[in-house]
Amino acid sequence: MLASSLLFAAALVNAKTAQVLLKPDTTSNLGANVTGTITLEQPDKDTQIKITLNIAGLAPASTHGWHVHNLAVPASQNCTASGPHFNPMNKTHGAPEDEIRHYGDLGNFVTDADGKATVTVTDRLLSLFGEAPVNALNRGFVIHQNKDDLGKGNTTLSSTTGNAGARLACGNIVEVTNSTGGSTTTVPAVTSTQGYVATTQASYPSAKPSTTGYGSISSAITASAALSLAVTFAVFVL
Ligand SMILES: [Cu+2]
Ligand SMILES: [Zn+2]
Repeated sequence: MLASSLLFAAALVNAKTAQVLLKPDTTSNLGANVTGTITLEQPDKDTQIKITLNIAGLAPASTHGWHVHNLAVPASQNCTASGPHFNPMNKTHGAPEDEIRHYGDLGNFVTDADGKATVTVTDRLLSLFGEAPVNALNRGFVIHQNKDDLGKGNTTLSSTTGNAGARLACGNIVEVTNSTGGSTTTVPAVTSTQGYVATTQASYPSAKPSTTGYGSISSAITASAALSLAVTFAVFVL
């Protein structure tokens, strides 16, 4: 019982949570009514990240591309300054489920009749763990005006941006932690960019990290699921 409790506590301390406060782009003003948050949660480096979007102020029943972009959004809230899609492996643009895609490619979401959306996805490439350039923390999250063609359109922009159009709103992926170093279960609102200084692509290490770690993710998840089951079972029995 003690051992399983300790295991459970260790898992909580390692978990990371980040939040994005979405604000309208100040240069286009096309998304002036957009409000929203994105919460990113990851228990450990071997478990897929969970991303929850809550957004309002968009057109009713409309489809929007959403991506993690390479750079942080500056305090001026110029979403264009967040640069191209987060793409540490130098691939072409794609759908979230594609083998070849940017790390930041999350495809599309659709709003309801009130112009709101609540979406939860998991992703196999985005991570709150690891060294730059693969870590998604402190990069910009962008909501686009149009549908992302997932790299399958007939325009020149298709292979780089999905031709998703203007940037309506954006915000930075900011880690949220509590005083003991673990993530809080109730995530407080992110009120600003919290002092993050935008870095440029050139400041990242030039060496590209290996992708081999991702090949074993399904077995890692199976192992962690088995561990959770074992812990649950142990608690139940004891
Ligand atoms: Cu984008
Ligand atoms: Zn992309």
